[in-house]
Amino acid sequence: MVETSALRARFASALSAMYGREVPAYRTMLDVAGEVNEAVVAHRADAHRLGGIDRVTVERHGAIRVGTPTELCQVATIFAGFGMHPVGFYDLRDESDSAVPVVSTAFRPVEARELGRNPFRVFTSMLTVDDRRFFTAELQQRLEKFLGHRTLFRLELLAAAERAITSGGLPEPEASEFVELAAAAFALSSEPVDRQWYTELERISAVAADIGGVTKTHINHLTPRVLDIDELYGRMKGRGLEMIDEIQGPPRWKGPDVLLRQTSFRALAEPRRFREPDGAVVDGRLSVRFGEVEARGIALTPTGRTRYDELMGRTDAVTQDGTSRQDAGERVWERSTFPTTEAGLERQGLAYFTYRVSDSFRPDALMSSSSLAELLRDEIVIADPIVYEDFLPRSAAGIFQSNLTDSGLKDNSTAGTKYDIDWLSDAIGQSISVPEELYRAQSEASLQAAVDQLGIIGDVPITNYSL
Ligand code: OOG
Ligand code: NI
Repeated sequence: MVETSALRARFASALSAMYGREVPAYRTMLDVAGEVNEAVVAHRADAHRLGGIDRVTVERHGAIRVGTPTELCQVATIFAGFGMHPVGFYDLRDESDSAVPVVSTAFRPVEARELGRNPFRVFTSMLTVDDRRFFTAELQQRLEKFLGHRTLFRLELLAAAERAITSGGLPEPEASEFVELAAAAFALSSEPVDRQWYTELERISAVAADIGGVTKTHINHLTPRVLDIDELYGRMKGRGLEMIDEIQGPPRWKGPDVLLRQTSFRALAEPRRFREPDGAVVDGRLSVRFGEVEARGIALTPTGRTRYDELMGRTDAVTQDGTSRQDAGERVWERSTFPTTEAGLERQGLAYFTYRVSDSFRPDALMSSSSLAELLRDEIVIADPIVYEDFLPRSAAGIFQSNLTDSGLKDNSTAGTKYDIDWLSDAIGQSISVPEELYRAQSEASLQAAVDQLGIIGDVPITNYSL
């Protein structure tokens, strides 16, 4: 039996091999990420603090885009076969000035143990065809008809996924077939693109055309994780790749890495076939797929996130005079009261940690009850940061937007359709987890285990533990 986690690792690796064949610049990115990670591990004592090098080396996230709730539901089944479940709701329609008519979630492992085995995640967006800011009722109808006629996922693939879900894995040769079919479902199709239809949608939104203008879906990018994204950014430019202007997310600064920092290289022109209005099939090019890289930091609590959002707002204000995001961000962060140490984040309840009893602790005396702060101070309990495993709506919209050559059309005089996490959960047929609830549960469970191990009777008066 090939277990779910092994299926997931194989799936990530199959997609990586496929994407490397399709987009050679991705291979350059992997090479550079590998060099940077190696250098960081060799020179920085705390390199493993947010994940061991074995995990980081294979760590990827992918992005895909689908057109309908039915397609989303099918993709959820496929990912569930790999132990990937929906986490987080992202509404990108209002995060960007460009036309990005999608709502999204991310499919990923939810348990710490599973994340440790292979953390593969896929940011998955669904076209909002009924949003009048982008699509007229007439165009919505044609879009729905087009999408209703296409088949993204073969029945064998969906059936294999169902079996993998039921059995917690698959025996060979089904396991290999499942991985192969799943990866193939996200390959760039050689099916000709209807030029007129694609162009009509492209005028409204390049994202809409990429989703609703073609008969298949494809992986849009596959993102490796790097331990020093500033170093990678410089090296990629050195290799002649056209990077977007900035690194999204928090700046490089003297304090701990938090949340997520991402950057990308620009979409590359790829050969695609087109069917012209007269029926002729010709070779052409489309630039929709790009490369992205990311560095992950500590997960923030809602209070920490509010502080983060404030700092981002202040950074925006500073960039008004033309100061670069990095310079503005660094200045704002370093002058702020945002804690510059993990311990500070922990004490103020701004980030999530797991707790464990120190290896050197010897239970020779009866533990008297004390606060978590005292247990940490006396190094009886150790706090380890929880890595942020999710995405940032603003960065996601920025990644979409930075790779559009045209901002498209968005009619802000009409109201958008309402979508929320409950709507998307219903569409998927599984409840979507809230990232902060997962981190909080993990943190609390570890604290409880530490308290049990210490044999403390009664509650630890946890004075500072605000989640
Ligand atoms: C998804 C963009 C979002 C990220 O890393 O924030 C994303 C897309 O382009 O389909 O992948
Ligand atoms: Ni991405």
